[in-house]
Amino acid sequence: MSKHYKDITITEDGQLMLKKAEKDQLETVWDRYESQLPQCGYCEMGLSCRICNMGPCRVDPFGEGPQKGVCGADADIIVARNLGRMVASGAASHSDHGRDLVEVLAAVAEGKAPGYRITDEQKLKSVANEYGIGTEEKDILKIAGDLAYCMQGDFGTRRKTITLIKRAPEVRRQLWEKVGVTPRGIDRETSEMMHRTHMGVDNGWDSLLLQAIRNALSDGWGGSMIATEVSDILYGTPKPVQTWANMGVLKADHVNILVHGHNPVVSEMILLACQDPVIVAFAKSKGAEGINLAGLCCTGNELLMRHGVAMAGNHLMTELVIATGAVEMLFADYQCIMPSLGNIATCYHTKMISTSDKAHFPNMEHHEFHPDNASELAKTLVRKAVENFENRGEVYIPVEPMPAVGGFSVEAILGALGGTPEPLLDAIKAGKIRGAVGVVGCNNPRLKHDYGHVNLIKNLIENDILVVDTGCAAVASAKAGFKNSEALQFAGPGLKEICGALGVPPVLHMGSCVDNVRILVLASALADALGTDISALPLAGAAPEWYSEKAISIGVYAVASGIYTVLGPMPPITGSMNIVKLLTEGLNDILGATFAVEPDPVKAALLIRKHIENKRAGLGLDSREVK
Ligand code: SF4
Ligand code: MSK
Repeated sequence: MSKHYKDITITEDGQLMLKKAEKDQLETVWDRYESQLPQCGYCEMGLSCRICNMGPCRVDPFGEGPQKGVCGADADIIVARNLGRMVASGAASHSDHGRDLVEVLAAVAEGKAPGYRITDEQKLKSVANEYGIGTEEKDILKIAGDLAYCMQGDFGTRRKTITLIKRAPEVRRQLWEKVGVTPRGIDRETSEMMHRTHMGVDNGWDSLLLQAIRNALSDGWGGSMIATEVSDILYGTPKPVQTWANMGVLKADHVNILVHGHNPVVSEMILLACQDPVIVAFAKSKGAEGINLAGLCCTGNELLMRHGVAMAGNHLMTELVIATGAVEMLFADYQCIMPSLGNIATCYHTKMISTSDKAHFPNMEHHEFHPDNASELAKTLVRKAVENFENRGEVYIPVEPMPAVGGFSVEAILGALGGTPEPLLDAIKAGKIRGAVGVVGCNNPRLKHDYGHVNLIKNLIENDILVVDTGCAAVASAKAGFKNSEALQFAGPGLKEICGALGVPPVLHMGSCVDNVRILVLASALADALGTDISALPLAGAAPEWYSEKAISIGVYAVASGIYTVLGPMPPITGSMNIVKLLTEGLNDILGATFAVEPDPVKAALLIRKHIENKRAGLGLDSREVK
């Protein structure tokens, strides 16, 4: 690795662990990134196509080489097809995650999921009512079964529209209808996206992009929203909870177990097993003080939000955390789990367990979790983790953990405000809070780790902008100390006053990647309270370090829902200026919001602040000049 650690990550634990990894001769994501340079310029611009076997093809961006693929597709068509397929993959990932939860809900209703239960009965009933299911004097498990059945209907083609888009403001739904992007069925939109991008189907770059929008909306207001709601029903709707973040959450004198991935179906059962008094006693009999469960990425966020389980790191920290030598076992479910992790673990005593029938990894032991066996399997494997404690070698835990508060579901935020969004709106109207921004998404080795998240968030809160965050961005800001009682020192005077009065930090952790839908629901509540559309509000979104196809789907549904969204890394679209113009300008006329791309977080903050002040002026509120 030719770069200095400080050029790779701003985090202290990351820098210290990079040094340790080098000493241990580990190959990390940054080594592999460097070995890929220079990356393919055609692919970076979205100009390569391998959709069919007449290809692969590429279009020369300088006009000297070929301008069309073998089939005749030009740059616009190729870029649009590639982008559409990214959205389809992202939407499929979130939505399949949602489907897995619905299957657990159905199994609970049938009494076939020992260990799982309905935790939030009130939410079960209110969501069931949204689906038109009567709940008066009805058995809870019957309601759960009926809801699971109705939600399964949202995935298919039986309906004209998916159910939960009813949560969007009326005016937004009318706009979707007019533009022709109302999502009909969750799987249907992904399937149609894949169909349209087959060779010789949809060759209108603009109509392809409209389908990409409809597909992303089927994720945001469909698959992801179902994932979040069913998770709340099964495991509890988050409330503010104390937690800690960074690699210092590992404990040298405990059995350390990590969960990594996205779906709480497995990690909730691991948590219960780690709390089992018999297994804890077993750990003590092996010389440990107890069992310490910590999270990585979004399955970690799910546990953090509901139970305060500590967070060891975000996406790019997942290899390095194993190099602490302190991890007895790591459970992987799916999404964002680098295939390199099993190889890294071979250098230490860490046992690596893959848990999903649809996610296999090299050098991991595969133990499939299903609703009927999850509880017992979790206990069996956690006992094995305990047995592995005695195989530990040298342990290096580089830092002390950073305290943080998580658990800000919409219900918790409205609860803190006294049950309605009015106090937040009053603070916005009074200009004490200028607006709110959702900072979301991943890490990406193309950019300095956590630099974009931390500097963007810092800049926003010091300018009186409330930040809500999710995913790996939320982990970055927790590690940076933006989510504890000391964090108000970073906030501007107005934000400090309001958050201080409410007893909340200036950056509110709203959960995992699928939980971005909580931001949609909150934005809808604010818009409804003001009698306007989401696009009129002083809101924005940002994904400063995104890497995944899921992030593309999230960005597209955010913009399609009326939220101006600033991306850090450029998506692979620059091969088509038509598409760049549509996404960064044209969409404003169609959907009232656009994308912008700005990798520098200070400049991104300026773009966002200008946007927020413009929206304030549009609402007749005081507006500041932003320079
Ligand atoms: Fe080439 Fe067209 Fe086939 Fe793509 S779809 S690989 S551009 S022939
Ligand atoms: S885990 S999608 S790296 S946020 Fe949700 Fe993090 Fe991005 Fe995966």
